[in-house]
Amino acid sequence: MDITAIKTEPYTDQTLGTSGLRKKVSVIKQQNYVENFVQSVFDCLENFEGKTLVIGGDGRYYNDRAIQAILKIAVANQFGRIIVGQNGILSTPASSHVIVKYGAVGGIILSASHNPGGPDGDFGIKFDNEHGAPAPQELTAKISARTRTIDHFWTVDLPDVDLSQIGEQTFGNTVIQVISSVDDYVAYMQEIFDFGKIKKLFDNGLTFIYDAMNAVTGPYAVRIFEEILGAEKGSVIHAVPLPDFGGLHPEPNLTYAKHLVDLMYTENAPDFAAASDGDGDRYMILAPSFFLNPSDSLAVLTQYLDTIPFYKGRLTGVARSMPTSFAVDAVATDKNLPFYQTPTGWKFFGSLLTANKIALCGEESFGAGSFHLQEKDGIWAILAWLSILAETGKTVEQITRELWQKYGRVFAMLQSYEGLDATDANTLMARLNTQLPTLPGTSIQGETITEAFNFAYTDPVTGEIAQNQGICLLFGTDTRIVFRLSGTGSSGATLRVYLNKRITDPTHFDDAPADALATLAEVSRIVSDLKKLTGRHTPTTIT
Ligand code: G16
Repeated sequence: MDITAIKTEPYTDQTLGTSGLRKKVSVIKQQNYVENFVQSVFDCLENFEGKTLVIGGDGRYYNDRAIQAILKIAVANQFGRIIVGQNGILSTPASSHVIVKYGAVGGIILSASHNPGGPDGDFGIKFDNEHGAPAPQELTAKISARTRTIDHFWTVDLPDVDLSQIGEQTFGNTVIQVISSVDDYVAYMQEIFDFGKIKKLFDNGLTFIYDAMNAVTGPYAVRIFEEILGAEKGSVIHAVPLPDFGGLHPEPNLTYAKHLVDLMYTENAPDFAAASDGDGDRYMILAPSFFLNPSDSLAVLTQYLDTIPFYKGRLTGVARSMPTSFAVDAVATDKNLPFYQTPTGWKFFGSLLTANKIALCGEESFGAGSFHLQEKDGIWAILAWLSILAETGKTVEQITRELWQKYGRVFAMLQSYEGLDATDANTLMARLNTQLPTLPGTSIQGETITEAFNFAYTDPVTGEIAQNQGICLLFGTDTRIVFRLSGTGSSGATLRVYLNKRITDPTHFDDAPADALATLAEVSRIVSDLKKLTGRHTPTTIT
């Protein structure tokens, strides 16, 4: 088998964002685009020859083509073993688990997560390190730099590898091992959670629906919820992963999972509803006429996780991303848990998890996870909630209301302005940044800014510094607006505006979030001069 070096020209747009490389399929399909990127990743790794690499993806359009290209490069780069999910399928949390379980040096995950798929949709490539954690900032910077100088990649003349059958095939010095996409992950969930206890919920009549959104989690969810836990057959909907997600936008939130939300506000609502995103790392939970805000969910998980035997005595600390509401902070203080606030991006939790400084972490963008693996994990979060219901005998709504009763309800909303002109969005952020010193003391619509700053973070383990991570305007201790630009889009710019307000008066706990946060939303538009700078007044998505 001949290994050849192919000459190539660098692309200038392969800088990694919040979570790897995300591009339109049409961009990814350009000649040598995938090859350049993947060789750049390998060029930044050390001592991997003869070692193991994991490859998987969420099954979206172009997964099959990209995998074959990557296999050739990986064989040419002399990996000893390449573990691939059957038919190229592995959810992001499953990949993370498989990397650690099989002692791999890392893994390549083909997914643009919650972004739409299909020929006109998005594609993405992420790299996870040997801990199964998203490549840390130092490595992503190195890879981004390498993509701008790369002049050749290595490849072999290999026929397409059959990924449909579980088993091993040898090519030169490399074994390509196709594994079940679901078995290892499901077995791991059974180690963590008491499935017998959760099953009793279903045996006792808990009604349940899980929307896999035609994305990667369908086979995992059918196995876990229907086949093992005994949820009624058909409880998992949109269960078959499709290359274009059947036209669904695989982002479980109030906008893109509206069909599920609508169902939960009818008389036929089941007791518990959940959904996951394209690659299975996000989750949304709903109860009848009740939406569980992800920031509240992190607070509850922090409060109750150690009722699950696997976590007893193991809650070392908790972290949330900065834009995640401060609902969890009071729980951490009460439980005497060390608490960390990181920039947006799961990669910032990795060092804290590895150093055992935290046991769990979460984000407003529907992500939660624990030390069990170093990606966020949608099905884990759902199983954790079901375990908590089983341990406490309470409902999702009861538990969340008790949280509000104790600490006040933190209304939290993300307003996203998608598809902005990138120059307009950058101008808006730059203007806010320049105004920071003069904003404290300013009153808008009766709300007075007490502090204004651009969030910066020093990793307490590695000492790495991340600057310019979002503009925070505080209005006293219980009200806040955060502005940042999304790092996961594939074109134009998305402005994210996060609104938080703690209300302690129980008579207002049932206010609609849109009402509770209406003034703050207006303040966000005025202070940023949104209409004038972007031509927009209304967000495209609200979650
Ligand atoms: C990724 C990151 C998350 C982040 C989210 C949104 O999630 O892992 O940390 O909160 O994107 O990021 P942004 O606001 O920059 O678009 P996922 O599920 O897309 O991998």
